[in-house]
Amino acid sequence: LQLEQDLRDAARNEQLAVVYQPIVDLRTSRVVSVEALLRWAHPVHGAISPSEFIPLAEESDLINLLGGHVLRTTTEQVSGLRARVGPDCNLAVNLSPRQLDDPRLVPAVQDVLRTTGLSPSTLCLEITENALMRDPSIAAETLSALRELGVRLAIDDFGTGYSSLAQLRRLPIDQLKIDRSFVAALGECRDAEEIVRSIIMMAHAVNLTVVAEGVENARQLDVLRHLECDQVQGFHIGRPTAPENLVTTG
Ligand code: G
Ligand code: G
Ligand code: MN
Ligand code: NA
Repeated sequence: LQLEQDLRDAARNEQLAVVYQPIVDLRTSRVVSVEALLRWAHPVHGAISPSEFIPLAEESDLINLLGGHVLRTTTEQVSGLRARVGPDCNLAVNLSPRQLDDPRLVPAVQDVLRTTGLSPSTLCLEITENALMRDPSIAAETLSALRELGVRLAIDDFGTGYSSLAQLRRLPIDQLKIDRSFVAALGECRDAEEIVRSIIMMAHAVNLTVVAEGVENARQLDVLRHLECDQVQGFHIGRPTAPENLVTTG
């Protein structure tokens, strides 16, 4: 496949870039973290979204190449990010389901922590709910090993899968990220507010931090504040931005 070959060459040819989206703490209004999001500028087809090329990469071992590239790039950029955003800013990196199954993941994370000297607790790895449910016992083992390295773990797109908080509770996770489909309906649909309220209450009951994704307007932000959500992310807060253009909002 041509596109797959192109993707193999992309990292080498500097067509892959990482942009960063701020995550703001609702109590302090400060940027507490940035989420790394991969971008591919294809020489012929232009910008290709990760929702297209990540699934392609997952069909082969290519995903581990990309995953490694993202981990190295972001952990190397983190001191520059902190100079702009603030010295305590954490870094969030997405892991794909297939990376989670790969025995080379834990050593790769350990390696970037060692070579960059990054404090492990400042790195948060995001895993989708569905990735965990593919093979729950492998996932649990990998998460435990990552946790032992001292990194933090977040469940991404929470609410779109079929896991329950009862299942998640047994995993060593720190954070839930509420899927943006729930946030989109806030302020328009009473049910959405009740769903988000109960996710936040249950998460807090088991000591998880809650991040709302996809916050696009002030009304959603107000509702989330009222529901005592911990952190927010979305176009209303800040767009994914090249590292050299990030600014402090705190
Ligand atoms: O940024 P954007 O909305 O285009 O991202 C689309 C999807 O691609 C999201 O689900 C996001 O989590 C995923 N994604 C973005 N960057 C990465 C990455 O570095 N690794 C993985 N596995 N997924 C990513
Ligand atoms: O699956 P994950 O949560 O990692 O996906 C993050 C994706 O969501 C990114 O591709 C980013 O571009 C996108 N995103 C971030 N904020 C918003 C928002 O406010 N609205 C919408 N529609 N997408 C968003
Ligand atoms: Mn994410
Ligand atoms: Na998400």
